[in-house]
Amino acid sequence: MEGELYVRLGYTMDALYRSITRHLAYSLGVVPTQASKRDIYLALSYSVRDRLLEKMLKTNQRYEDSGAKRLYYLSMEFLIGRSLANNLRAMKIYDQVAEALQLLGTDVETICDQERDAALGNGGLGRLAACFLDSMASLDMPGFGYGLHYDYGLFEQDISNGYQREKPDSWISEAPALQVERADAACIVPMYGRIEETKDKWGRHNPLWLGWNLVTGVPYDIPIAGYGGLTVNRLRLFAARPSTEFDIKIFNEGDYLRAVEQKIESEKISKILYPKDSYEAGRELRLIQEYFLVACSLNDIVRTYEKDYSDFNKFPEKVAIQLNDTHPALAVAELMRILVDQKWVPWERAWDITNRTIAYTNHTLLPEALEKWPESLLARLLPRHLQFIYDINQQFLDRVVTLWPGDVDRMRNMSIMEEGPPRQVRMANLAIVGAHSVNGVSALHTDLIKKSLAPNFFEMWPERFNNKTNGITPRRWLCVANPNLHDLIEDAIGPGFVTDLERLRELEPFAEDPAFCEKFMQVKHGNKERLKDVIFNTTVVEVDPASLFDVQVKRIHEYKRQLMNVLGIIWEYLALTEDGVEPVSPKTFIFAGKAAPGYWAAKQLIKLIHNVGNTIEDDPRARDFLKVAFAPNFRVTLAEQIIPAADISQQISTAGFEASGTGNMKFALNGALTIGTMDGANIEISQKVGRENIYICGLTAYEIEKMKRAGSYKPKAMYDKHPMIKRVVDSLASDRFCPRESGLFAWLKDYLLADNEMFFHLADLESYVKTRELSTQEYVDKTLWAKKAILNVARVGHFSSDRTIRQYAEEIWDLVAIPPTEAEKSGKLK
Ligand code: GLG
Repeated sequence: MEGELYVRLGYTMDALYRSITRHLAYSLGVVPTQASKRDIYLALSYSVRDRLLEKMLKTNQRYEDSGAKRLYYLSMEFLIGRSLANNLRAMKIYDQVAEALQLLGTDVETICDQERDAALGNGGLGRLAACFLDSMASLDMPGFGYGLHYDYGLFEQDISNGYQREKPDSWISEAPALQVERADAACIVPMYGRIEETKDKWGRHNPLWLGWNLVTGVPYDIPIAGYGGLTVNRLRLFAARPSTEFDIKIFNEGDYLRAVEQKIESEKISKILYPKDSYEAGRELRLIQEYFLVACSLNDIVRTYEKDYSDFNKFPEKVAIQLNDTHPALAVAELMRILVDQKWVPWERAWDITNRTIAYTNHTLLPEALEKWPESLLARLLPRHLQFIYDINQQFLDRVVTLWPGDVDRMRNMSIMEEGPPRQVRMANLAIVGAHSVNGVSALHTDLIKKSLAPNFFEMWPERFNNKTNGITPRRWLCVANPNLHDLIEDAIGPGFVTDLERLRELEPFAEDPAFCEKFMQVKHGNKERLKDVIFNTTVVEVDPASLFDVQVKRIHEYKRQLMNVLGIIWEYLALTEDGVEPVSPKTFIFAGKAAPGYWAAKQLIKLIHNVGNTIEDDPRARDFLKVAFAPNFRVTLAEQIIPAADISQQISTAGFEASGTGNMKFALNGALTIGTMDGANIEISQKVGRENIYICGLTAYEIEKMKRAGSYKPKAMYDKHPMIKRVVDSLASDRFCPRESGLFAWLKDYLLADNEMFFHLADLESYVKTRELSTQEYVDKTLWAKKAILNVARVGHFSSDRTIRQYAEEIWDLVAIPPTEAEKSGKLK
């Protein structure tokens, strides 16, 4: 963008300065000289929001003019983190804002640091949705997010004496700087009530849904800026409010207290994000949330469509709906209900439209995460939807019977209804039957969907199943998180790679260039210095940036095997202190991650990590060589500080359990080397970066599957045979790591030695420790290490979410880009 254009867009330093001071005065009522950092942060956010909204309106106009198909991404989670710095980079006004803020006596980092994370998600699934929004906007695609406007995002994690404590995260107080309320687009959502079987005037069966409660869905729009700032899409989040009509009725009956209760009941729906990752609790309120999201979104989608079309024949050509996991699977029943009950579309035709519109992404194979809802609950909450589910199931099972007559097992297995007691509705089956596309999120994961999760469905509809390997947005995970690395790369290969990440390949020759390697390692060192301060300020642990930073940050979950990492640390500790093994390099083990509040084992692991760290710190023989730090309250912002500083990235889930992982991609893009199992996207990462530039260990998914089937995993035998495994496991049973809380970790010995230990910790331990040793040896060879790290960066371009979104657009959605017009590009459009 040249100077003249900046003037027209109001993107010059002067214009931005004026805008900030105007917002200080008129939005916040403060004079610039007395403004606090927070005031300035808010005023800057409003100034940015003004400009984004203008572009958002223009973008929308452009989409309307083109009549193009739109994609709606339905997700219970959007883990967007902070927005301000990302928006400044996207709009390319970071430097101008930095100057303007200097005039106000402050600096841009300090001000961006005032923002609180929008933690409207648990982990990978929610963050993927956020990366997808960024990519769709950056690719000029009409793709929109639909989610819930939670008052409370994911809890904040405090650590007290090594134990996790949860505190509410009141995101709502921060939201106004980002969003606009769209009361004009509010909708009404019915729930509960009963069915009355009537006949229409032609004497046909005509069930009526009556006596419902009403809740209002109020949308809030968050602008999502594409890179370059000309295409701005929106994320629409719905908040639940009491329906005024309903309140007035009760008020008129004179029951004031009941009216107030009703109001509180309604608002509960969007109060809080459920804090479980890859696992559902089966609570009624959660189902209500899922339905509320689906009902509000479809109402909006249908209304938008009806502005241009008077019948629904073109619906699948103009609308694509992607279900982010099964959480919004009720969309299948809701779209049928709208078409059949409200728009009088015949059932068969409605089914065809629904099926061609909806697509479903599966994110996990964990059995406990496959949602099922009791039939009785659905009968009470959504009686009409349940009828549609029965009809869909009946029609579907009729086809199964025709194809496989007499195969009762197959029918039982494929049915949307699971026989009880209690009878339940299987949401994954509903999604698979209702969608024209079912995709996994890595090659291995998709393979496992076909072979073990849904083999019967795959046999019936092989063309329906496809893979879309996950990706991450380089705008946030490189430009914002690691600006110095971005600049170094740009100096080497020129601009343009941020929207064309495969171009990072051009870095390959620089892996042999000593001067470049030197600069690359300097950037890494700078990031480690920065992280050292963050860790010291939150934990009082002092880490040494010259040591190897070995990092595992993600949700705490048994399958992710933070425990195996700890076993590895204890192994090294024992070797160092008791066997006199010379340390190859000082190492710092950095952990971060939240445990679901009700997940006891995960919370114990957090405690174990702290205690092992303390024991080592108290041991003069070890403390100069090994250090363990647990950074509290992991969130997007902390990830942005940790990932660029990592030397080693630990991705050691039990093979077959991590659908894809996306942290693995973020680390590689920032020049960390992976120690990983052959799980999820690790496999594809290893193919891209080259087997010699990644440390692979452990059993494969198929080996584990085979051992499980044969019942041949005998951890006790491994313990008996291998002295070091025995010493490590026994140290947990002793009070070595819990001198003041005797017996605290004794359960872990029984856990690890049980034949039914699901996650194969001991099976992989030796291979894992050997691989760690190798990586440490290579780390001290600085030339070798720099080369491998640079090759990781150079070869990881495939894992841009731009590539993923292009694949979804071409292969599932049939969605095309609608790029800015010449007038928009020149800023001359009014
Ligand atoms: C899931 C999986 C991750 C995956 C993510 C995004 O567990 O492996 O990378 O979705 O597809 N619940 C999750 O975070």
